[in-house]
Amino acid sequence: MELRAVVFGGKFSGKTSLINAVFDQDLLQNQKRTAQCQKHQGNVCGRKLTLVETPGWWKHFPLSDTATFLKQELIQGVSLVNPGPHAILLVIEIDIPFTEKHRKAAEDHLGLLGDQIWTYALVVFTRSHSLKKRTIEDHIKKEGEALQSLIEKCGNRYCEFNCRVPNNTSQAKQMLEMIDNIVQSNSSGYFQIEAKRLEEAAEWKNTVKTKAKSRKSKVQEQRRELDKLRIALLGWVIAGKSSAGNTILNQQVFVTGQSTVNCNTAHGVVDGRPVTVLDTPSWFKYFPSQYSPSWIKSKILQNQTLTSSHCILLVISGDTSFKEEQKKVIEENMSFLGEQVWRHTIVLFTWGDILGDLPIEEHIESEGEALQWVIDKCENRYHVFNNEERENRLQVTELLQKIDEMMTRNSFFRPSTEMFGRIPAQDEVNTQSEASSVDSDLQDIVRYVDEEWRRRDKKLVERVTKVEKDSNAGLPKSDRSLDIPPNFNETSNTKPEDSIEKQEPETDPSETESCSEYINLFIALRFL
Ligand SMILES: Nc1nc2c(ncn2[C@@H]2O[C@H](COP(=O)(O)OP(=O)(O)O)[C@@H](O)[C@H]2O)c(=O)[nH]1
Ligand SMILES: [Mg+2]
Repeated sequence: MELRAVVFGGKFSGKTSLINAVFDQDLLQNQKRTAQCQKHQGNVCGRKLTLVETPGWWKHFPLSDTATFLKQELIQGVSLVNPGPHAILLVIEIDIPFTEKHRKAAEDHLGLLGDQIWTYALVVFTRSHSLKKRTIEDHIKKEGEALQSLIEKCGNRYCEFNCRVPNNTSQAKQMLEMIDNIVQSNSSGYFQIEAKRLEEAAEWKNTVKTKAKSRKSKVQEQRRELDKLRIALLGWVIAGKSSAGNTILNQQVFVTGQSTVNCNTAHGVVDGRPVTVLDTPSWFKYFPSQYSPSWIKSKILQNQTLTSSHCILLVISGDTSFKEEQKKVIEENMSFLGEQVWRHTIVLFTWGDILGDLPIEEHIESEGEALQWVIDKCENRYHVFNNEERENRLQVTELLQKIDEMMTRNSFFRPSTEMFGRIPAQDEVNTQSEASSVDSDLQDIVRYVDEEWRRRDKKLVERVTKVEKDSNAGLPKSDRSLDIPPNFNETSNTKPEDSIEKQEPETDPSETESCSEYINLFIALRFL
């Protein structure tokens, strides 16, 4: 007749060694601890034997300290032998003292399977080599009350096993005989756990497995997100932001030489890494931040990529002057992102080609305190790009290294609550029509420009027109000014001189037109 048994016991009691010795083979070669029940089958002393190994409990600790998954596993272990185990083997090692705590832990853990368990229980003493000249009975007597009462609970059934003896058939035989006795005393029956208990355990396991799977995939998704590098480009108009975005992604994704009126996001793979770049309209080099339309600010601040950016690239053209005025413009505009933004910012100088062999440090030193203030705010993080040489991937690799270095020192950039307090609430933005808010911003700017015009005489305006015409006629590339690149065309293709005439905003300008007009006015002012 086939015999089936489930092996229980505390951790390190010798369950695995017992199973190995009974089947006389190393069934469990890997030295991993048993966290889940395992079924083993073989022929022992001419009998077909099935043994299920269960995870052990901590012998010194109460049931309440045992992890839930382990308790559930103990219950489910019996369901691995069909229709049920003939015996429950409780493994106890001989070479450590058996205390009251051990007894309580053993009884409580086995008690999880119901009171019926005890009529099928057999204590198997392992490491019996440590008995030396003593008998097992001497040992039980010496151990005292705790062990004796447990053995009693198990119907005074016990046997010993010296797992060190190879091919220990006599002890295996003795153990099988004891199991046979249990079968007989239970009228050839086998232990059956209460169906409800088993169902509950199975249902619990399924629920946990489903939840665990979904948590794991969430974690993996979060990891993939972490792998992605998110970069936001800020800086004044025509500093080279869109061009820098194209250089990073090594493709023409952002429109350059035109006003950027929206926040645009593009993705790519750089040095084997997923990278997301956010291009922004940002601000104007010579206008204080109060003249940056609020829709630009809110568009930038409410952009998801910016608020979760790993790095802000503050794009500054490397060949132009940088005065106190620019420092103020940058400081004010950056302040909308909160003071912590500086910890995540790297200055990206563009137009590296114009710098030629001149080290950027010499430009920084020669420009003076205003630029040095920005560099200091970024804790000396700066980099130079030549956007005309997109195929020079080393400049991008080096930038990514600098971003990585910065990230090792920082956690993610998160907008401060203070910052959110300073941008229009979503409701506000929705209720006001965007066109009307743009309109009122524009009117402010136009008023400002008007005042400027009045201060300057007509002659200067003529000079502006002349300079603009000269620029459009095409200067050698190296002579271009970054402030007003000759090929900087607005989306509306409106020439600056036309816009000078158009000082009044149209009655209901679209967002794009308004922005272009705004930029035209700005460009015109720069020629004065
Ligand atoms: N020579 C040169 N031109 C550049 C460089 N970066 C940008 N530009 C030019 O500067 C102009 C404005 O660049 P753009 O990227 O549109 O500026 P944005 O307004 O900050 O996005 C374009 O005509 C670009 O071709 C650079 O590193 N070298
Ligand atoms: Mg742009």
